[in-house]
Amino acid sequence: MKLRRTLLGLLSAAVVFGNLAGPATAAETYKSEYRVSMVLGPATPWGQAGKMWSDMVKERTQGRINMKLYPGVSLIQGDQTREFSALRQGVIDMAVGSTINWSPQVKELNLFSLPFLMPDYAAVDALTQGDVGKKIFQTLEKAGVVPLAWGENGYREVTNSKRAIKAPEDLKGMKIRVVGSPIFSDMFTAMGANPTQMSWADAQPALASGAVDGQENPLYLFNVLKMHTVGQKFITTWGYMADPLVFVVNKEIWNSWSPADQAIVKQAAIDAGKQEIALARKGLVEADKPLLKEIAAVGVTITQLSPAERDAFVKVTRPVYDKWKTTVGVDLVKIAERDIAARKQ
Ligand code: X2X
Repeated sequence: MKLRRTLLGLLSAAVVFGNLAGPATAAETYKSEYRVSMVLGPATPWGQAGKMWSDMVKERTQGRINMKLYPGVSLIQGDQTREFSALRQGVIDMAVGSTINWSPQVKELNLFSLPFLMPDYAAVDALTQGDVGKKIFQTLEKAGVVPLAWGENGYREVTNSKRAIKAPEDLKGMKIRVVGSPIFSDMFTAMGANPTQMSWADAQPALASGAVDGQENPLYLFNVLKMHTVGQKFITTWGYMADPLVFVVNKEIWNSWSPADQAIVKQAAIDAGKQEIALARKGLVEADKPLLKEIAAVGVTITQLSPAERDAFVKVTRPVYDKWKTTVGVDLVKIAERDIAARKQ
């Protein structure tokens, strides 16, 4: 009887103080909600990256870590190039962010934006899954955040309302919306276009009103937003760059979690990243590229460049590559070029 009472007492203590097997300090130090920043929402692979990560973490931590998604970079009023600073400062707890948007603060991230560096998905993987990926993660750690896994936004193809682009001359004078990262302005200027930097929040009305002639983004986004309905009738699949995504946590938040929970959050990011990369490539890696067929079927002209046509774009943007190589770091670019040359196709 006495023993039974003691056991009951222990049990009720466990109920009061939470699961004794779990992190004892959880109740005191964990926030009720963690704010996760992303540019795009649930209709896109990027948005799904956040959702899958959050769902897995919630389930695997039995609700100890509760992530709330903020698409549209709404925690920083849509100003996506401020996301990295906000993460570091703790305005944002966690993020799935694009290397492009963080590159103004972390210059090494411009590596992925070097024009025509990565000719195919195997090249992207050779970088993110190899030495370059490790080095970039070390750089991000030094910059004050905890990077956990890679995802993908994807190859950025140029679209416009004026004409088919087959040669750099076709871009002459065209007003193209570019992201707020200076290397993009340099590239479009080198190709003879008239680039205007704006956030994604501002880009959508600018496209709809015809204030800009074109833009560049992965093709899934063309579909999600039905860009042909706002006059975007021409696409050129030049594959000049692809932006990886990074799953990341603010350092103080990370340090406030038990090692077991840190491991769960990291593994969930890796799992979500893998699934999200497959989503981002869907329709583009199958032999007949169904995504291109789907877009062509709504009356959009899709121009696929011949190797010689592509070379003309490579040539005209080469000075930009050379200029930015120094900013990124000559050694890092060399490793990237080496690993791409050695990639398994
Ligand atoms: O702003 C863009 O073009 C977007 C949504 O692709 C990024 O955030 C890099």
